[in-house]
Amino acid sequence: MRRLSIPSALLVAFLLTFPLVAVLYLAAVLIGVAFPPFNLFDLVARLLPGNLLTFGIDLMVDSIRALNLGATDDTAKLAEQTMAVAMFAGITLGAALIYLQTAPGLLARSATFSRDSRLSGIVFGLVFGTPFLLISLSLDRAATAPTLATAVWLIAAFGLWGLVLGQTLYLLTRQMPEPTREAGVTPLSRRQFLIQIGGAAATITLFGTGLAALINSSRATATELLSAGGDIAARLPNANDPVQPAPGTRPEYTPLGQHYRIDINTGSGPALDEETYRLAVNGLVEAPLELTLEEIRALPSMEQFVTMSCISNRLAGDLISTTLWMGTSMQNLLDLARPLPEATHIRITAADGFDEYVDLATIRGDETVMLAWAWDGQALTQRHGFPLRIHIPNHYGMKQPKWITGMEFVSEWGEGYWVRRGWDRDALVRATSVIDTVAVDMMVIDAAENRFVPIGGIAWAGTRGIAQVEVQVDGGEWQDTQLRRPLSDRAWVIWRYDWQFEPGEHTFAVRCVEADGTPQIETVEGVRPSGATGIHSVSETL
Ligand SMILES: Nc1nc2c(c(=O)[nH]1)N[C@H]1C(S)=C(S)[C@@H](COP(=O)(O)O)O[C@H]1N2
Ligand SMILES: [Mo]
Repeated sequence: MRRLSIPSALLVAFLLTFPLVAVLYLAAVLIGVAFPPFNLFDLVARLLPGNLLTFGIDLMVDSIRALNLGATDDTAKLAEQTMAVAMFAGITLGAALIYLQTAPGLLARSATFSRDSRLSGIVFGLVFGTPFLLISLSLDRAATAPTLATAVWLIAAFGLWGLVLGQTLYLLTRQMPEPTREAGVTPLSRRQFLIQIGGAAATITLFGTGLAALINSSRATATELLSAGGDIAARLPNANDPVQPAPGTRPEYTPLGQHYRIDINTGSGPALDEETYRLAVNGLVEAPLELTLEEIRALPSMEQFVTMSCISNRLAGDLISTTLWMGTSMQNLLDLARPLPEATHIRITAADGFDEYVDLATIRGDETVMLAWAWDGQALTQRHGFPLRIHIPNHYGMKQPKWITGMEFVSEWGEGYWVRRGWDRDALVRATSVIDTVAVDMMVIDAAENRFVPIGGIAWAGTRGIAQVEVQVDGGEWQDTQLRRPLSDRAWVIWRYDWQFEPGEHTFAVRCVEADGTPQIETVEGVRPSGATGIHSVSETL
């Protein structure tokens, strides 16, 4: 028998890799089984040293901002997913290449070559697929199909893929008999055969990804309709405040579909089941508990408008949002849990392997530390942590686990997921102020024909509050701005400054002062390890 040349083997491996990825993806979208490339990437991301990972993420976020590719979170997630697929495809291609190069040697003396070739393909496919199967089974939380379905599906998919590979190898390497011209049947030439494989591979790939994209987009529209958030946005407590946002200021209440999303999951994040969900409360407590969602939602509830920011939010970045949180005070959970006197912290664990610590003293000293089950008036969505997440005021998002499954009472503080990876152990929010808009097209003209340009944006310092926001034009005096009453004492403040118009190039800068008089830190610092600081400024030719 013949061997495949390296270029032909490479071509075949290449052609057969894409349909595998496409079919795996389609099945994940269609029937909710695990998608191994994402699980593989989750694994790599969890194992990678923190600074390398952060470096990668930073690089990605920087490039997104430099190229102006749209919302940082969506683009970063897409970049992660692309890297995940590329990594999986690369490994698959390499393995297929090795198979195509080694199998002919092993099969050379086989009498039943065609059968053995197919068999070798299946065996190879299964051996190759097994590590992915194991990774998916142990790491995946996004699948909605039962674990068994994922297992059966992946075995079938990798086995079938191997079979196709083996059969292709056979058809390409068998010794062609001397021209057999039986009744007009022309044996396919190798080139024709490769073209056929290429066509089939392209068809499956395009069909699979196309259909999956179609399903995904129709589902996305459905979720957006569900979460239009119109209700709450229409009756905000400060609707009648005399200070109205400058046109172009970001929405004071973030539509749910636009709330930033950041987490360690390459795919959609854990899919937890309403009925079987239990919150495990254990460790240093009088008696361990398993709480159902019904029991938790029966606790006294409260609502708060909350601004949350990711510690990775750059100066003036978009990883900060405001929505209405509903849940129960963590103090109610303490009453239920009855911690032992030696308990000092809770280690909160989440379905995706994320974990963080919260101090019992913080909870006892602040009844607004909340275990939340609803955002924007409806149950948390999957991407935002269904069914339960926590909010601890004044801390960046890295301290606020989503998809909470466990609360273990412990006698010592420990490093949470991002702290172990080099981020600030306290992650207290730093005061920030941002210019969202210099609304030159919306000039206001007063009785004396003076023209004013509305300038505005946000300022935020957690519950420490904002006392003052100042704007500086072209390095001149800092001017006081008008502050709109915020949605709550933990939501950002919208500020506005009507600047007397002068044509030309101008630089506008903004800074804020916290309620207790602490000025915003003006020294420029990047996001790592404690959150960005510095003055935001914009230059415009008007
Ligand atoms: N389980 C879990 N919770 C998590 C994270 C995560 O990766 N896993 N990321 C945290 C980070 S870094 C941020 S900024 C917030 C973001 O919440 P959001 O995506 O709902 O806006 O979730 C936090 N909670
Ligand atoms: Mo974050």
